[in-house]
Amino acid sequence: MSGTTEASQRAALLADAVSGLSASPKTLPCKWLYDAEGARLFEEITRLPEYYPTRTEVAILTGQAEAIAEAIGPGAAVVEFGPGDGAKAELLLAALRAPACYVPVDIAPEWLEGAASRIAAARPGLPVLPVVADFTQPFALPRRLGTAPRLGFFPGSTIGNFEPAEATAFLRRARETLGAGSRMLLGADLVKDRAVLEAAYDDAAGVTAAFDLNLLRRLNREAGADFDLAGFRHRAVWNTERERVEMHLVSLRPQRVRLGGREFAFAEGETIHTESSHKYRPERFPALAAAAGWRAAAMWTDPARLFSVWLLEG
Ligand code: AVI
Repeated sequence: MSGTTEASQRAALLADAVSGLSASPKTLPCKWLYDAEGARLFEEITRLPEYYPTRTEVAILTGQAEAIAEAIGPGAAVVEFGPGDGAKAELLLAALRAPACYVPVDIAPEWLEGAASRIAAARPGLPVLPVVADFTQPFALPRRLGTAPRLGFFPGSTIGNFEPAEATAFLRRARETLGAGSRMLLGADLVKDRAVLEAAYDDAAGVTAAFDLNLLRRLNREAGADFDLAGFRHRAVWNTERERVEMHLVSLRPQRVRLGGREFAFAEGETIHTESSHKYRPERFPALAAAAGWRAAAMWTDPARLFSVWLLEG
């Protein structure tokens, strides 16, 4: 990352931390969980026995590849929002008939490199056209897409990390970006037993706890805070009313933390809400999509109905 980008990132982190810790209840935006160590820990989470979403979605994309490819048809220009390591795009592109190109989109150029080179190696000859953009905002697609039918790809139930209004806004903007007549293939985690959900976000090996607490380490390093990591513990709780798993960092004692020239007081048991992961009901998801101008055309799920993959038409 260039010096200026790094400085502006740090300024944004500090501003978000000051406003989030001044709020009641205290909160921090989940996007800051992903520094290099956070990204590494998230990769580890995806392989945990308790964390079913990744392996279930992969099983749907591979097991039902034929039906998915049939519904999408030939020649699609695949535009992936936040491609990670590109592993799911590799599966999708292998299933699709004669995809036209692959367009990974991410705000951080260094995050695009892995996905772009993975797909270039796996599918020689397929044009790979990375776009550096904040995909929660409108952005321009490469002209080279021409008239190829556009397919947005947003796997992983990352949509669940948006508040409901943000999820609708994201879907609406994605439709504007992709254009009329486009489609979108999207992963959405489903509502299920509380115990399964809470274990998925508070695993026995403590990897999710380390992922959550790493946010405090990041604030100490990048925002000059003085959090004592031993003074907090990770908690995952299913919020029945809002149908979301919440991650919180719980203060184990009364304490004061300095950040940005200010002091923030924590009571014993007070929490910082660090992430929400919304879960969906198959019967309600089409209405959410419709509010953003999409029609739910098909849905694929696994035998235990843990996870869903949706094809939306715009
Ligand atoms: C990236 N996102 C979809 C993950 C989720 O399941 O909400 C982030 C995560 N947080 C804890 N474990 C995984």
